[in-house]
Amino acid sequence: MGDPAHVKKETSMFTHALVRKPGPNFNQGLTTSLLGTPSYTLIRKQHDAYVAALGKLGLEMILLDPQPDFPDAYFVEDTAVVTPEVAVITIPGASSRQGEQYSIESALSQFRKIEKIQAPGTVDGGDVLMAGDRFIIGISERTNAEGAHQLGAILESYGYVWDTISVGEGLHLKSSINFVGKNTLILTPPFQHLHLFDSFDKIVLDEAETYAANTLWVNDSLIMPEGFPVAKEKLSRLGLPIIELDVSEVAKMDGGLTCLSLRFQLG
Ligand code: CIR
Repeated sequence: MGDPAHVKKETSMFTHALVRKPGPNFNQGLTTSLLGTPSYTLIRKQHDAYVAALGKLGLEMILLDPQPDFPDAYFVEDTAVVTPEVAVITIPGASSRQGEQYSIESALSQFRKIEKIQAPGTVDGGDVLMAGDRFIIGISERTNAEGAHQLGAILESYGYVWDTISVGEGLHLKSSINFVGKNTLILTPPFQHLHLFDSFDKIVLDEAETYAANTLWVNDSLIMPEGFPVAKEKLSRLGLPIIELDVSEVAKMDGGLTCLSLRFQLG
């Protein structure tokens, strides 16, 4: 969908990232994980290391405080889709997360024109993948078809090309697929043969390492979760610097590296 004449290219070059600290009640957020009880001390440490890693890559941080009424609110990625032209404010799909988007709208309105998903549409930013020259919007338990089409129409009005895809297994599309530069996707086995991805090179993960699909390409470096040696070896063939971060406590809350920030460029 969309007009290929207006194709734009994804860049990993960002100047800013919006992040929110996890609050003391972060463990009351939604999760399906069986990885155990998460530690607040440890997630704060892991979050600090994440913020420091983005800082080292040259990003200026906009650091928001926890929102006591929204234990999942540090997963800021789900509340907006930011392009160079516009920030599309979502309505998160989980009812317990609806409302997180308002403070993100205030923060982003200083930097971008704002557009909004309207009810009954719902979109989680974790379902929105910019891959090369197009957006791929996952339809999931969080992002409904109405929300996906609203988002697609908004993006198209800014010259973007978009498609939808059924997410199937996993919480979000980006739990299973991410763009890692050099026309390459890192993805889990169920997504490897889809025609939608025919034009991409692919790093297909081993079944035991599917969590590494949530690798973040930023300022031509890759931030990947620690503890996935086969995935690391495969990613290293891209020749980009790799930073490994321990996000064990984030994983216990069904999150990953991309979910923890909204990246964008100014100037
Ligand atoms: C949730 O279930 O909504 C949160 N506990 C995890 C959200 C992770 N976000 C993301 O993958 N984009």
